[in-house]
Amino acid sequence: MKIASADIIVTSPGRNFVTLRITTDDGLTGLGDATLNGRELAVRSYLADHLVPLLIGRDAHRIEDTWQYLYRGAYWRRGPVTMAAIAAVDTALWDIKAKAAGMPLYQLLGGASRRGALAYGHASGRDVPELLDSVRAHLEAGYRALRIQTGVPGLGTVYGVATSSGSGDAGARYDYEPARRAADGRALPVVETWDTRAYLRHLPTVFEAVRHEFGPELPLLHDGHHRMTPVQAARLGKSLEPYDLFWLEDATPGEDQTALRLIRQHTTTPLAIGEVFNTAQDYQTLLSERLIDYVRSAVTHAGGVTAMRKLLDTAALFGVKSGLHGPTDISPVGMAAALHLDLAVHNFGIQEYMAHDPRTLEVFRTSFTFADGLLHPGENPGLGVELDDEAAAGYPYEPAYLPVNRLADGTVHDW
Ligand code: EZ4
Ligand code: CO
Repeated sequence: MKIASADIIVTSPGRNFVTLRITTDDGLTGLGDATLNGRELAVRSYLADHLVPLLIGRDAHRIEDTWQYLYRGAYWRRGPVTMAAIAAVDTALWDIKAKAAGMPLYQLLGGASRRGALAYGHASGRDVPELLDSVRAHLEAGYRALRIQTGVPGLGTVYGVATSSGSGDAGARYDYEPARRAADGRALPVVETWDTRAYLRHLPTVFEAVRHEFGPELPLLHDGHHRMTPVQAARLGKSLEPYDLFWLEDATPGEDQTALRLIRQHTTTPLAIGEVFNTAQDYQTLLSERLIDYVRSAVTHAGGVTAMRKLLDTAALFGVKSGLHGPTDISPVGMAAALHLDLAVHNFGIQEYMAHDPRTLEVFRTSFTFADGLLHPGENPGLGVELDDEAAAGYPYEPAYLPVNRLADGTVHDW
C-alpha cells in the first residue's frame, strides 16, 4: 500500500487548524493534526515544501521507518515546527493502518486497559463567584475532575480565563485563549499584564473557596503557565498542599529541567509539565530523577502516536503517568489520537478535555464520546475522525497570535 498523495487543509472554524490528509493508492485516507497555535503556516510550509515530496510512493505501512527517515533524515532535529509536521505524518499513517486492519487504533496499541479516559475540564471565572458557578456547571455536565483558574485581583485579563461568560456546554467558553487579532484589527498579539506576588497571595484563597463549597473528593488541577521562579513555585506548591491538588502544571518554564529539583525538595504537591516539549529527550532529567508526576505533551506536538507511545512507556519506568494536553487548539484529530493512547497504555493518568466550538465539530466529524466523566474514542476503524472539506473551505485561515505578557514596568514575562 503506497502513499499516493498528501494534502494539507488549513481552516479556521472558530480557531485555526492545520490538518494533513494522506491518501493511499488503494483509496484509504488518514488524518494527522499539525496545528501549532499562532505559528500554523510554518508547519503547513514544512509539510508542503519539505515532507510531502518525500512521502509520495512510500509504503504507508512502514510507520516506524518513515518516522526515523523524517526525524534523522532532516539532520536538524527536534523543535515544535518539525515535530508537529512529523506528528501529523505519523498520526495519519496510524489512522490508515488501523483502517486497513478494520479496527479502532487503540486495538493496534494493545487494546483497552480501561472503560474510558478520565477527563478534566476547565472551570474558570473572572472572580471566585463566577468560578464557583463554572465548577457547578461542569459537574452538571458530567465532569469528574476540574482545572481551576481565576482572574487575579488588580490584574486585567488572565491566562486560562475566557473574556466572556460561557454559552456552550458546561458554560464552555469558545473564546478560551483564542489567538486573537489586536483591537486595531491587525493580527498583533494582545498584551496582558502579570504580577506573580499578587497571584501567589490570591490562589490559595481560590482553592479554599472551592474545597469549602465542593468538598474534598473532586480532583482539582491548576496551571501555573510557566510564570514562577523555582522558589516561588516551591512556595505555591507548599501553600496549596492543604487543598490536595491532583497536579500543579507548568510551575516553571520546563526547559530548565533542573529547576524542578528545587520545587520537588519543598513540596508534595504533584507536578505536571511538558505541553511545550516536543521530544522524549526534553523529559530526560525530569523522568530519571523523578522530578514530575505527569507528562503533559500532546500527540500533535511531540512527534505523533509513535513518539508518544515511547514517551509514555519510558515514563512508566519511573512511575510517571500521562496527562496529555487537550485544549481546543489541539484539533479533534489530535484529541482522538490522544484518546486511543489513553485507552491503551497502562500508565494513564488523566486527559485534558475542552469541548470544541460547534463550528470545529462541523468540519471535523468525530466518533469520540464523553459520558460520566470518561472519554472514549469510539469503535470506528482508525482514529474515528473525518474531515468535511466543503465545511472546512467555509472557514478560511485567519492570521492570529497568542497573547504576550508584560509586568507592570513593561518587562516581557513568560506567557
Ligand atoms: O495555553 O494550548 O493546559 N493548557 C494550556 C493551553 C495552552 C494553549 C497554547 O496554545 O496551558 O491552554
Ligand atoms: Co497548560
